[in-house]
Amino acid sequence: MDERRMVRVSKYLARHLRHDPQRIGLTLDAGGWVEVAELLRAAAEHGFTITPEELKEVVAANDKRRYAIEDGRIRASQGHSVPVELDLPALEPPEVLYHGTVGRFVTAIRREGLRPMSRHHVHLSPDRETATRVGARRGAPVVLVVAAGMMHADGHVFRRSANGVWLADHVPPGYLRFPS
Ligand code: HQG
Repeated sequence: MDERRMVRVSKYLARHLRHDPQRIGLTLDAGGWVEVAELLRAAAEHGFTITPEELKEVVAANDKRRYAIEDGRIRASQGHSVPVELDLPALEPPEVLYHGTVGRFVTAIRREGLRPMSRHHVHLSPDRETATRVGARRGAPVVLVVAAGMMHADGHVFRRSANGVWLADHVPPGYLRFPS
């Protein structure tokens, strides 16, 4: 499969496994899972045919491991806007994590800290490079340093999604370091 097709299939999966399953008549279970066969059938019925081989390839080759397949079912590993309970265990984070954003959000972030916005959690990256890429999706990236160890010591809960993204409910501004 070429890169363009791969991206199209991956975006189609993100749309329907994270945000809008109803658009193609899918219902996710409480954990966000749906039968692979049902997904492929619903997609084909709505004019976007994905072969089982393509699906496997996208799930396996996806550099960000956005999707997980288990027992014939598939779900997005994170990033949902529909309500799902991922049942990720709380975990002790590394001392620092990073968050990539852009300059136009910085004033609000200084005031309110990091909020989940349209997602269920604030997404934090394990390294500066990843955070830089995340920020660059929107413009010139600005990387914030998150005092995750201190937050954890203060009782904030951290989880890590299947693809290594760290999740928190909120990061108060006092735990953020902004570039000068
Ligand atoms: C910003 C991609 C104003 C926040 C990536 C971000 C990631 C605030 C935007 C994953 C704010 C939300 C997540 C506040 C946060 N005021 N703006 N108080 N608090 N923001 O897309 O972190 O492709 O929901 O800085 O690789 O950019 O989906 O979050 O700019 O892992 O797999 O509000 O999405 O992965 O944007 O990205 P998003 P994100 P996928």
